[in-house]
Amino acid sequence: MNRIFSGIQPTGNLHLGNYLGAIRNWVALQREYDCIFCIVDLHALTLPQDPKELRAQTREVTAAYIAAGIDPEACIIFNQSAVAAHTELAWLLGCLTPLGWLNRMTQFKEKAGKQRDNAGLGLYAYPVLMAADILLYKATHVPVGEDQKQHLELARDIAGAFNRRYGIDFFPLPEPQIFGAATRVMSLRDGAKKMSKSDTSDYSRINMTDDADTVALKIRKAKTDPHPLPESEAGLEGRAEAANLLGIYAALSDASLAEAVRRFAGRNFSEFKEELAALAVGILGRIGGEMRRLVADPGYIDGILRRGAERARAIALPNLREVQDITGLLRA
Ligand code: AQP
Repeated sequence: MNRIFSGIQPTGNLHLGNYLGAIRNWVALQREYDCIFCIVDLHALTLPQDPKELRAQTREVTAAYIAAGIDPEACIIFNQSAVAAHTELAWLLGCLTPLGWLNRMTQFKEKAGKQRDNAGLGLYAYPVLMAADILLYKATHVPVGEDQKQHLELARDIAGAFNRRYGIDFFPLPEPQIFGAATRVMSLRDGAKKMSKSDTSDYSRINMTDDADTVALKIRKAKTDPHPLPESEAGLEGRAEAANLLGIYAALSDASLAEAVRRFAGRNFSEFKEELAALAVGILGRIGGEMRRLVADPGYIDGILRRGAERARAIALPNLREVQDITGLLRA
């Protein structure tokens, strides 16, 4: 069976972008693939984190996976730091990753900003650890949002570099799976910026734990333009905010963007926003309630993570041993 690996950083409020760009798609894929869903806490450390918050967020992301419909029996759910093989493989892969490849990564440029010399080595090497996460399990498919496409391409390049260096067809080249009508959910306040955990502007982001009133208010306050909704997809050209809201509607209702456009063609934003708010509140309200219930039982969450880490290690360790043998590391 083909294998999926994907993950989310426990770095703050999970939002609609994480849900529509990642988690919701995973739920649909879990019956067709052997699935491993990780809470990538080592990636979170590439930027400063409060230790107490990091632990709490790790449990919250786990709760989000389960509340959204990931079955912890059918899938492996664990936190990255519980399987040390991720960092061991990252070192081995880092030794064959040219700096030129890492220098092209736009996310590093965005996150490091102008203070590039002060950015940590971890932030720079992040894509190598991400490649190790995926390759450690010989994952064949990686469902992610658009924003992670470049890192996925790098993971493929690194897998190819390993296979070529040792003249062996060891790592499969993982395929990115980017699908749905909302592969890149944009900020509700600025259609040119992606919805992000680290955005501090008010009303830019719908959190998965927002209550019904907050979700509805954020949608009502979402930036729009003065025109009615377009008659066709072509009419979305140059209307980033309208395209974003219709994309969200389409993804939440499992429809295509074209269907959403047809449904609201010529209508005004206030009517459309009321329907969008009702849809979002229905889905996120249920998930948020379930997340709160699960987070209140940390013993249950920790049990899921412990069991997940054992199952993950059972796949990871034999693969790491093979890599060590191929690489020439002596295991006396
Ligand atoms: N706006 C988005 N639209 C669609 N998908 C998104 N993802 C993130 N933002 C959007 C997807 O969520 C998964 C987890 O991403 P991550 O935890 O690695 O966080 P990130 O990509 O760095 O983005 P965040 O969540 O907004 O955090 P910051 O503020 O750090 O940038 C991935 O599959 C990602 O594609």
